[in-house]
Amino acid sequence: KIENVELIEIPRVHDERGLLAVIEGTTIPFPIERVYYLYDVPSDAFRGGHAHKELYQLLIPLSGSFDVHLKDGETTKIINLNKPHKGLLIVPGIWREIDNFSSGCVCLVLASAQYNEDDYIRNFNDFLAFKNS
Ligand code: T46
Repeated sequence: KIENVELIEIPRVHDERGLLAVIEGTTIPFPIERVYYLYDVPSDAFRGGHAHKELYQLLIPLSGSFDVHLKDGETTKIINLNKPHKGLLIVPGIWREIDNFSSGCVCLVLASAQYNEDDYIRNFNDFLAFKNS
């Protein structure tokens, strides 16, 4: 359900040398099994266009910004991610599309499992069928 998608505030330590943001322990509600990042993304690129059956992910705009379009089969939501201390928690069963990348944008993703193509639903009708099953 889209209500379970949420922005998570990443705790920061601020002093005259700048900011230090930390993710540890209970900052996010899943153990991190994989880290990947998107960079050098053309501003007209569309990424995502799929859902996951079991994977939890946290998307963090380390630099720049982008839009995440979310669908749970009933409700649609668009979130602009633009702060490196605010990550978007995407729970399983949510269709996501990502676009409007700013130039030089870097998107860090923390994931609850290693890469597994079997966990992807890459066809929207299959996604709707999955949600109704
Ligand atoms: C998501 C968004 C935010 C791997 O080999 N290992 C990996 O860990 C990942 C993530 C991808 N790949 C391969 C699979 C494809 O052949 O890299 C290629 C591009 O993957 P994809 O088209 O799924 O990339 P995005 O940016 O559309 O989606 C990715 C994640 O796959 C997805 O889980 O939520 O970033």
